[in-house]
Formats: sequence, structure tokens, C-alpha cells
Amino acid sequence: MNIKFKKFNNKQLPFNDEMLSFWNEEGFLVIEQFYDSPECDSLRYRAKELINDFEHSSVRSIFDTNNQKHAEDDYFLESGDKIRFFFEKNSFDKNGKLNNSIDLVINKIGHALHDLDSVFFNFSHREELNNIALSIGISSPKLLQSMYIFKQPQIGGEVVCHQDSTFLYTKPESAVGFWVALEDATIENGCL
Ligand SMILES: O=C(O)CCC(=O)C(=O)O
Repeated sequence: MNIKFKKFNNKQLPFNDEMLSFWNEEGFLVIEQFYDSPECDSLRYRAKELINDFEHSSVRSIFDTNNQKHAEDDYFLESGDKIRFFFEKNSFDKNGKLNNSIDLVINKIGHALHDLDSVFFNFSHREELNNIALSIGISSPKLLQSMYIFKQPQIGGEVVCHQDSTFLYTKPESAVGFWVALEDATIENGCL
């Protein structure tokens, strides 16, 4: 299968015909500079604050797409309307102690940041995003889930190939993911 790759830019918004036909043909769209660096930095700063305030002594929920154990875990299953923290595999030693500082072992925070935290709320509830959703044919867009995914250096399991709409399943399929790269992936901070 040949996948075409093309980057669009924020300045090309509102959505144009070329974007729409790329979306319809390829099923994805890259829009550079949709958020500026200070906006991304403010989200990273807020995520750090949330982790610092996280009382983690009783939480052991590991997000691992290979064994899917998190899917048996109430802490995970009941997180749809909460702000909860999930660890990388190998975060704990055999005595249950963290192998590294807390900010370097969290896999993600989910799943209602967009509703419950004002910084995340402002980041995600914006007209430009709503307009994109309308432009790709979602007649009544709703933000139902948010995650802050860390991609920590030197730890963590592989995320196997998957399609999010098979987990966030509706009939007919209706889930669309909006994914924001908050920082560049470099050799220093843990690129592939
Ligand atoms: O960690 C990732 O790269 C993606 C995870 C994901 O798709 C999910 O948790 O739904």
C-alpha cells in the first residue's frame, strides 16, 4: 500500500478542498503550527504540575498494549471522567518501588483532562478544532476523551499497531483522533 505524505500549515486554514481530498483519500492530515510553542509549553508545564501533585503510593496501573492488563483494571476502566495516571511497564522494582523519578515513569495521563483541568480545557475546546471536525463531516463534534502521552526515554513497552476507533467503538464508526506533538523527538529526549 502506498501512503502519500504531505504537510499542511495552520496558515492554510480554514479547511480547503485540497485538505479535504487528502483527508478523504489518506485518512490523516498533518497541520503544522496549529498550536504555537508557548501553547505547547504551557501544556507540558501543567502536566508536570499534575504529576507533582499525584499521590501515587497506592497506584500500580500499567498501560501496556501487548498484554492489555490495564483493561482488567478498575482504575483504568473508571478513568473516563477522571484525571488518572498510568505507568510504563518496568516502572517498579520487585519490591514495588519506583525504578526512577515519578516524572520519568508515567506512560500517560487520561482520560478527562479536556473537561476537568482548565489548562487542558482551553487547549482543546477551541473553535478551530471544532471547525476542522465539521469540515471532515462530523455534524455534531464532541470531545469525549483526552490523553497526555509522554514517550519517556529508556523505558516503556512497544505500542502495537492499532486503530483507536476499534477501542472507542461506535456504530457506525465515528471516533477521530486529534494528536498534537508537544515537543520535537530528539536523540537526547528519546526518539526512536
Ligand atoms: O501511546 C501511544 O502511542 C498511543 C496510545 C493509544 O493510542 C491509546 O492509548 O489509545
